[in-house]
Amino acid sequence: MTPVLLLVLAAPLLICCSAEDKSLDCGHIVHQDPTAASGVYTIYPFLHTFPKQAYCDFETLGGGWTVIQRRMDGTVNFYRGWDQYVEGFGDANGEYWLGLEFIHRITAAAPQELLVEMEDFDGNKASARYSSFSVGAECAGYKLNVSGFIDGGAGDSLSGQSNMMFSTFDKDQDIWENNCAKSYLGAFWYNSCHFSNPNGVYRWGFDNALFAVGVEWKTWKGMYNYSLKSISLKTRAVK
Ligand SMILES: [Ca+2]
Repeated sequence: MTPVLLLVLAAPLLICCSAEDKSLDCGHIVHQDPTAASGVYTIYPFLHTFPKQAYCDFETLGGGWTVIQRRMDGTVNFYRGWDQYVEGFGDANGEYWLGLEFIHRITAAAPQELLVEMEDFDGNKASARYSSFSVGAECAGYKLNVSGFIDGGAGDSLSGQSNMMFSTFDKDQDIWENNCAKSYLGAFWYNSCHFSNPNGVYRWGFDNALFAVGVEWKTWKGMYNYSLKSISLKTRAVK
């Protein structure tokens, strides 16, 4: 490899911003620039080294939210294996999963709260908020810890899955004798198995052909067979 080619390849590293410009999450971005608008930003949850694209919500409930998961139009396939759920996938402008390692790093850096916002195909909206949210390290199975439910009309479909490890179809860490991820065509903190399935199959509203495989939040729709139009999970440091 020629020195010139090396220089070209290294250019993005050389011109990269200084350490203080490398924001851990969206909260740090808006802290540095209080006038920042909601949108896609580059964050550095992993030791300020690996850049990661994330959608930042600087409007809802005072802003400062880092979106860790978003479904909105069915354009991205969420039925994926362990490695992709660790690293993340999709497009921060649309549907995506930030990645378990990045979510873990953000929640390990400072105490977090979680906001889950959702919408059905009739234009109704609801939310659920949790005053405490963390995801453990990979060696502990990226275990979910969530508590302090605050109802925004959606009911609590997540606390029952607290203390569960994350499961994908190729890494069963649920507490069911079978494989929740395979049976419900998603990937999540399943127990045996779920009240919510945000990473399930996008299937445009009510559909009972297959049980509980959709993008679901049971306590809002009162059933397992209504797949939401949109859902997003957002985290921010507790103030
Ligand atoms: Ca199992």
